[in-house]
Amino acid sequence: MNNSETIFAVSSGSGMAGIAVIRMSGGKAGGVLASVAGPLPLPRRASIRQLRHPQTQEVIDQGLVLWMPGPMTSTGEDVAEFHVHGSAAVIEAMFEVFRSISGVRLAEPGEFTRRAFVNNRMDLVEAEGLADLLQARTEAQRRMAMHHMLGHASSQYEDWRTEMISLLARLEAAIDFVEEDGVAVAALADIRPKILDLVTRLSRAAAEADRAGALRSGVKVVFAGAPNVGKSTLLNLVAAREAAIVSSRPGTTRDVIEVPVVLGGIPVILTDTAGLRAKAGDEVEVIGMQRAKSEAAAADIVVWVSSVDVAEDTENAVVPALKVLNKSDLPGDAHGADLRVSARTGEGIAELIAELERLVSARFSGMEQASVIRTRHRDAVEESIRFLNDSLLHDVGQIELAAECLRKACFSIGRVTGRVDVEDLLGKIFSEFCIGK
Ligand SMILES: Nc1nc2c(ncn2[C@@H]2O[C@H](COP(=O)(O)OP(=O)(O)OP(=O)(O)O)[C@@H](O)[C@H]2O)c(=O)[nH]1
Ligand SMILES: [Mg+2]
Repeated sequence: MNNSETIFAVSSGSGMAGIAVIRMSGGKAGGVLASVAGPLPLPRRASIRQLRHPQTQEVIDQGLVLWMPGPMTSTGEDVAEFHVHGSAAVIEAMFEVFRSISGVRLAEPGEFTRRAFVNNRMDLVEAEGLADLLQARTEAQRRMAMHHMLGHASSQYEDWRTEMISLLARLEAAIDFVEEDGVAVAALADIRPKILDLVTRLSRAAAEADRAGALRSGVKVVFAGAPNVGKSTLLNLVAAREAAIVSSRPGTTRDVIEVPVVLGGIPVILTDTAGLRAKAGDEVEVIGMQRAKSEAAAADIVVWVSSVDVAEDTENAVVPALKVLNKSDLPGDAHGADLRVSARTGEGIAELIAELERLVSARFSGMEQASVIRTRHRDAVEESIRFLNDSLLHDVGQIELAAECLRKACFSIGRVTGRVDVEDLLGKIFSEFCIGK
């Protein structure tokens, strides 16, 4: 990957569309724009131009062009945009012109964003937020992605890092006073509770990572229960489509069936499983039941389905979040269920959906504001917690070692956003306070 080359790509979606936006970034963007669209328009003003082949002067298309000289652009470089008609032929004709210019080439995936990072227009967390936003399917995912893309999550990481650096600055200052009894001891005593408090907050954020991650990829709601109770029928009703096969024969569902839906703005993966019973019909059912149990164990929410006409002869695989008694149209009693429904008559189905929405949002609301949402984030936060804890092991005789641990903790947390220059900030913070005078 060569950053000195000028890159281009279609930035709008793929497929036929009214307009396609071709974006170009790099030192040659202005020259290329002028060669196909005439004199450069005023920066950041849309102008309509005929776009001509630079050699033949044939008009390829007519469209809007934008000229955005760097560095205050999305990539930090000169950027040109060509809003052309969205057909394959127009795009190909434009591409042919661009490709024929030396030092200009098609962008690789993510290369615009990569340049934005290299040129300090965006940090790593913001870039991840942008990637998530491009894939967001639901309202909650959009909000979570915006929290990251707009830099709110980055500020959280920066706040944590700044706290660590100011603690480090205090420790370093105390090092100068190790000879003078009392001053260094007092500084250490002052710092310890602050480190512990920071560790508590970081641990809390790291512990949320699984739930936050579930919001990113979809909350797993597993329907489990004995065979023939109506799990697949209910799942189909909640999903509003015939995703799973239903039959009167116990042991119909054998494999795990996943159906993505949106409940209360939150992405949910409804999961149907094989019915659980003590004595399986055949080997395939045994495997299906094992899968059902591991799905239930990995679920965010388990819905245990029973039915008035089916006796249960196994223990629940896990503690369910919701117990549903199905086939309320048949005679029988409803003990132990949270909800009584009938897939046949529709009784209680609206309530079931409402209850699922409530459970999902109770568990996941607020997660849109979480900052530790990827394994990469959690690993870094946990590493930084380990270094903070290590720093507490050293007493006043080893104050340099404690400082070294704090330095490593800063570095670990800084890797999340990609900002790891401890010395710069240290100098700044150091200059702002004075100790022992
Ligand atoms: N009367 C009545 N029958 C129902 C109801 N819900 C489902 N059934 C019937 O019960 C039978 C079993 O339904 P399924 O949805 O296949 O049951 P399941 O729990 O997925 O069964 P397995 O996949 O074998 O574990 C089918 O014949 C359904 O039509 C209901 O509310 N009332
Ligand atoms: Mg089934």
